[in-house]
Amino acid sequence: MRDHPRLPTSPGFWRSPLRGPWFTSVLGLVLLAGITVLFLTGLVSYAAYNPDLSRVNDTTPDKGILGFYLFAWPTGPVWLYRFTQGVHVTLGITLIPVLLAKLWSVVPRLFTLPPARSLAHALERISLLLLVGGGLFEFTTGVLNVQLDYVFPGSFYPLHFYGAWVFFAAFVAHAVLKTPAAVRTVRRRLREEGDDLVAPDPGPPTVSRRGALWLVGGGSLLLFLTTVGQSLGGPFRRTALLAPHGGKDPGGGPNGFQINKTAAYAGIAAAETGEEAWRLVVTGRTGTVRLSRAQLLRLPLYSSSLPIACVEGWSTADQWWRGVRLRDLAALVGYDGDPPDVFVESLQRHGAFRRAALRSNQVADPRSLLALYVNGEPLSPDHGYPARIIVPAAPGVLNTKWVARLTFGDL
Ligand SMILES: Nc1nc2c(c(=O)[nH]1)N[C@H]1C(S)=C(S)[C@@H](COP(=O)(O)O)O[C@H]1N2
Ligand SMILES: [Mo]
Repeated sequence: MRDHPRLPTSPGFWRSPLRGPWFTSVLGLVLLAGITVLFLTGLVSYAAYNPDLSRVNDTTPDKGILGFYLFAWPTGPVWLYRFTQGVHVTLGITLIPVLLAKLWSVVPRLFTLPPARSLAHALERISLLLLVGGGLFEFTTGVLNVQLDYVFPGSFYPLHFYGAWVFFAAFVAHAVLKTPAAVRTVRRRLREEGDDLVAPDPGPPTVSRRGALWLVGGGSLLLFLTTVGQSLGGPFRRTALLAPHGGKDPGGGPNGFQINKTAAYAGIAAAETGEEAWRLVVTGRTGTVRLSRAQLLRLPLYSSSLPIACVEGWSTADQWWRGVRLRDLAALVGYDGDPPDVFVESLQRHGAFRRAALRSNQVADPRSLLALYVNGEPLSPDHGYPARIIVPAAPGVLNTKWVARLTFGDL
């Protein structure tokens, strides 16, 4: 038996015969495609919050030029956010094994000595630090927000948003430098001897490189199959074993679909939502109107089939909502033509989601409702009784529950 070096800074320390440019290149090319899609769907998700409309929608201070691309989020197709955010979360979770395998495959390079041979080498290593650190940070904060939204304070958005830009900048630099060689390696199966990733003193193989790739792919497939059901819905929902709002049975009946925060969690007491106590306060150009639920029910009521799609990736099938059009409520307080933006406030006294701003295009859409009914029955307390907002194609967080006040006017 020979002695093997005991310090990870020595190349002989790393003995897995799996490491080499082919293995690293295949994983790298998968991540090149996957992380690009994650970045784009992430930017889109941020735009969907209408962060440039009001500080209420966005706690990211001084996003400055990073918000350059923001646009008015459309109201159709109604499944738009369901799709983009379903892809973002499902793909992110599916890529975890690939990311970990990729990091494992290049880990010897982390320990290379000397730390920098030249200025160029030093810059490259710093960019790798941003790449690895940024990648781990983005995947960790994303998973934490999906799995543990009750422990994650409102600061998730700025953290994940700034982190995404740092990570993606390092990612682009890395991709520009490495992609051509990775493509060549995968296409032509270059000889691997002499590459710094190849163990100079390999241990006996326990699995082939292809076998190892199948393992990584199998792990990804398993994560995919236990996550995607929360977005697909229907019979697949029960397969979403890993998704906090997926497998759990939300109960039957018309109100039997996923609940994010319950009335009890939001601190909504039955006494404040009863017919006697509750009034909707609508303010606009011509003053303020107070409406009881009975008065609202005498206004023209309309129906819309719309899903709820949460930033956490889960979504519901279309539910059949019935209520008063937001644009009709705008007309009540002096906006007969094109309606303006609206600021929505809930009875809820604490928590980041108790208020939201909606853009004029969302108010104007005839499918946007102050809903009083869902699937033919009054809203349940947990789904926002006596009244909630429902807007097509918007992130769930804009669909404020237990609405108390609507203030129309350009924000
Ligand atoms: N007042 C209030 N409204 C709210 C929330 C909240 O915490 N408080 N959560 C929002 C979020 S993040 C989502 S995804 C939807 C979920 O609606 P549901 O619980 O009826 O499915 O409600 C939104 N409306
Ligand atoms: Mo949400």
